[in-house]
Amino acid sequence: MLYSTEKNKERVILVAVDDGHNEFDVESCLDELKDLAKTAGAEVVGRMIQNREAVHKAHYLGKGKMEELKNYIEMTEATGIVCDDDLSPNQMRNMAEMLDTKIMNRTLLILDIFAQHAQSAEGKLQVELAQLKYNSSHLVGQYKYMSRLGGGIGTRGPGETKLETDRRNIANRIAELNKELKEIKRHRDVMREKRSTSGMPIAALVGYTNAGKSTLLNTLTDANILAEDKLFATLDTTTRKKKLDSGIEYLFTDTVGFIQKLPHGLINAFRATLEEASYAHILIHVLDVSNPRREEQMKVVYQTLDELKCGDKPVITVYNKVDKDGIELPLPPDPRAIATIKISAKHGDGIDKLTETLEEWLKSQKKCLEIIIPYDKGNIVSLIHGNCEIIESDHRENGYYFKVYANDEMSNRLRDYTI
Ligand SMILES: Nc1nc2c(ncn2[C@@H]2O[C@H](COP(=O)(O)OP(=O)(O)OP(=O)(O)O)[C@@H](O)[C@H]2O)c(=O)[nH]1
Ligand SMILES: [Mg+2]
Repeated sequence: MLYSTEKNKERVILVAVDDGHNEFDVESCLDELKDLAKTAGAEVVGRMIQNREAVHKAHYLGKGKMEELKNYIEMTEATGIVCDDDLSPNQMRNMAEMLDTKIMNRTLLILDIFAQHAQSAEGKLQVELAQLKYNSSHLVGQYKYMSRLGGGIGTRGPGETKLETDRRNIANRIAELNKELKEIKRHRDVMREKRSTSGMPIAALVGYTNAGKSTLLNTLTDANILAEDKLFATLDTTTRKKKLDSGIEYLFTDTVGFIQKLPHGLINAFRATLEEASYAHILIHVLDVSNPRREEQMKVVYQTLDELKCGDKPVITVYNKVDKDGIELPLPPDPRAIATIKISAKHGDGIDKLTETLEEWLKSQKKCLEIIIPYDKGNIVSLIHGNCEIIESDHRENGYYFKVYANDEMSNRLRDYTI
């Protein structure tokens, strides 16, 4: 066999149905599916699209097309197929039997990539839980096809572990994971509470996967986190502090990238991680303008933000990767953004403009206050120095006098001292 040198490498055919009502162009969806398959470690050996009024209820493709696919699988020596849609457990089982091969789909690939990229304890637990839940409902009766290659996509858990496949053990493991996640969530809530009482504004970097969010965080704050040309390089959120030119400090949070057709089940499983954006005061939407699918990606980002109930937050859109050649002009407008800025996160162009815009926005949110802080409240004085713009200060008989610009949170905290 030709491929015997690369043991365990899966050879897959990408499959989709075009019913004429798809929100996104089917070919370009398959281009993205190809990237997902490659990132998951499979080799793509073909693609097949069926134009059909609707997907076949029992086996996704029509009968004739299934025959054609079976021949195609034999001809290409494929070890499995990947469908672009979320198949029902029934469709998966029927297709596996009719084609005598392993059936995968977009969700399974995404889960597999998540499993390979998860770093933190919480990330790993979330991924394993999502995988087990997904597999126990969708892969019933498919394990004989899965195990032919000695594992592969759908059988690997986070961090080199092998995913549980015994039904009785799965239920126990799910209960165990839920318990551990609850404990971690408690811990995370405490951390977040601490962050929010610091009074610092939080800006979350959001956007489509591979848009350049982590690169931007690195450029802004020297965070030194992994940024690479891969889908879902980031699975864990990272927060870093940065002092802007005026002395105001901002917290910047990197988040998990979005992708189209992210099933609700997955959004729920990763809600804790994805939701990080909902604790931010402002969102920096990173858009890769060199990507031919940039408008579709922008649409997906806003849909996902709405789904995460972050739709009403102020957004600054950065048009990233403008250093690249051949970018199509004009750039797509973004009516939902309060500002749009062209940047190159990699080379640092436009970053000053971004930080200026963040400062201006913060100023526009602030109120002017006059306050007196008793001399024994040194901690409040340092809070003011760190988080307010000080216009005037003085020593008065009954304490320190300040005239400051303060954001909502600081205004609330200083309410008792205003004069
Ligand atoms: N030419 C160019 N490449 C960039 C720029 N910003 C990011 N990249 C590249 O784009 C790829 C993805 O960057 P990341 O920062 O990892 O993207 P991300 O949005 O964090 O992606 P995920 O975490 O996978 O969702 C990397 O190869 C970066 O080097 C840019 O301004 N110009
Ligand atoms: Mg990243």
